[in-house]
Amino acid sequence: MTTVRAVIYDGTPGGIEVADVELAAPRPGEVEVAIVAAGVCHSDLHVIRGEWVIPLPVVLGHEGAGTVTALGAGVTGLAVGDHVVLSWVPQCGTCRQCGLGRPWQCETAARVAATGVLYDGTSRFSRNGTMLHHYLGVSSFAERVVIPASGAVKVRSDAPLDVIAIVGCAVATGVGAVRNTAAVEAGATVAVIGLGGVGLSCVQGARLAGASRIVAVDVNPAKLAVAIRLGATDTIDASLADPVEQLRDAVPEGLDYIFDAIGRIETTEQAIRALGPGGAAVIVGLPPTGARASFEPLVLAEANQRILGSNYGSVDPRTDIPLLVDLYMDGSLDLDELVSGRRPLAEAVAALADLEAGRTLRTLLVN
Ligand code: PAD
Ligand code: ZN
Repeated sequence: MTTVRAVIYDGTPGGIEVADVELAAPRPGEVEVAIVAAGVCHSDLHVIRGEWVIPLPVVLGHEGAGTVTALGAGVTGLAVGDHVVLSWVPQCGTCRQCGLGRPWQCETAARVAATGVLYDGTSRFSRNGTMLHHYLGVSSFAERVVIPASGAVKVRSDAPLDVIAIVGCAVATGVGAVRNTAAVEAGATVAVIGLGGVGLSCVQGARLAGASRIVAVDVNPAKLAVAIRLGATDTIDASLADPVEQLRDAVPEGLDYIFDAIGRIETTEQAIRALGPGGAAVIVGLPPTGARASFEPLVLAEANQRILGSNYGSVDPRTDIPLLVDLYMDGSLDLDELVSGRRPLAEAVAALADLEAGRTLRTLLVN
């Protein structure tokens, strides 16, 4: 048992605390990782706003990178000192979805995530004898974590951990939604609604895919400017006029793919309504539990359009995360532009408030 600093949320409004907690040693099939940097994602905001039901109290954070500090029994393929990016779908490799080649949909990982524990049904975090839950099997807002070995994805050691931490959620989700879920073809017309860490990764995925048009939509002009630097061909300020009209005006031939990277009901509906013939709306951003969106089935059928859901960019973390790190290191993917700042773990509350207020892109909490 070691004592580590961690960010705990107890389910009450504003109930976030940075405190010392106890971390137990890794059990069979688990590894301990010293977190170097953890990214603050809008999914952490959904949790502290009470928009999703998760087991509480919980150690927050689901995006991060660090070095392996201890191995549980039976772990192969990892060694102490390895650099790892954390995956929030620590795939089991044996369930039906893993067998079908869909590790991002791993049934075992989904089950343990829903109960806030590790694979053996228990947690490694506690505080004064009370169990604390893991968030998505990661809980990266801590100095050290214990996670399933498959959630620690080994990456090259020359890549800066305080940049590539964001590959574990924002970049895998956004680039993966374009390249894997939608499989955008070269020459396709693309729009991305919402330009946070996830949406700007969609923009970059579209650029890598060779999209002919990449229309970036946000209500914040600063985010539109970043999108242009990352490859957007056009920008739309959704606060000025109806974004659906603006999208249709911008691409009169029709949009082939529109990514909703926000998850507000109105933006999901905008993504569906603004599609061109044969187009696909891809739902990447996540709304509160139980929220409903509507669309007109007759239009969808007559125009042969599709609505796709995208979980974790349909990535296989074990192969896609190292590949995305390589793309950063060879200059094909810009991650530095997505990291708007770094703060010590103790400033987690301020970092979450900055994201909520739209002042930041990805803030990295560093140890
Ligand atoms: P973020 O808060 O960094 O970015 C959201 C962006 O949306 C900001 O730039 C806002 O200015 C912009 N915005 C807000 N309202 C509007 C509007 N009405 N029209 C246009 N733009 C607007 O968020 P993020 O990038 O960290 O996360 C985005 C979503 O993706 C969020 O819902 C998160 O929970 C979800 C997510 N999904 C997955 C997945 O697997 N599907 C993974 C990770 C995150
Ligand atoms: Zn996330």
